[in-house]
Amino acid sequence: MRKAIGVSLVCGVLVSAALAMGGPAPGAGAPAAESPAAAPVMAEKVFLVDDFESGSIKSPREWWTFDLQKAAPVSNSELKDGDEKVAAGVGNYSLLLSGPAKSWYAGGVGTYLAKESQDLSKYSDVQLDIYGNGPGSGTLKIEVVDDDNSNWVVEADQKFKPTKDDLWSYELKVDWNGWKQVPVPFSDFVLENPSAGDGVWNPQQTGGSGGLLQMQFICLASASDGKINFNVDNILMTLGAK
Ligand SMILES: [Ca+2]
Ligand SMILES: [Ca+2]
Ligand SMILES: [Ca+2]
Repeated sequence: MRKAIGVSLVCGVLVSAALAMGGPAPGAGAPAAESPAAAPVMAEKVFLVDDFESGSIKSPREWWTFDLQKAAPVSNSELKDGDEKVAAGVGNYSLLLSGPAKSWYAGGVGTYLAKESQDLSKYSDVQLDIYGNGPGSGTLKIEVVDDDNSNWVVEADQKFKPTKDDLWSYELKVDWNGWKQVPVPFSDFVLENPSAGDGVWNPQQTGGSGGLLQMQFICLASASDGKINFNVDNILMTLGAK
């Protein structure tokens, strides 16, 4: 990801804005959550996007689906290959993503993440448990959007590309057999739509921005008329390997 230009300047402006609005001065009576010593109220180490244990992609988290032949929670009981530690943590259900592709593209799923007072900006990585079916399983393209025009909405053109907010993506080729845990730092994501947003990864809920608004998975086949077939589980945001 391109290094943010003028981040400190932006922060300075925001601090001034907070002070002008009568917000707490940084350091003076700062919330305990900002102190590493304040264990009981320390920020969550992980944010669970979904583990699919409800057996539904409508509740508790709602996912939208597009074009993909199959995008549904399925039983993990037959999914025994791969990393045993990962396999031991996937529970009863995972999300099966499968279907034929046209010109590499097979479809995908997405979910809206932003909630008031839910700060996702502290997380540095997305982490997923993925069950692959060997070479040719397909490519999982992870997309996230940060809100640059402070309206909590991802406005998009006819090709679903965000027009006011930054769209960041990372392509993960699934070519292994069985379960594997994959951490992906946000710093490895690339900007897909230069000049739509501000071109800076700013998932913070500051200045009216919704921050990190949504996540999508686009499934791409390894041949233009190929198929994709893998399972996704335990989608987390984590503090990374710091
Ligand atoms: Ca699960
Ligand atoms: Ca927006
Ligand atoms: Ca941005």
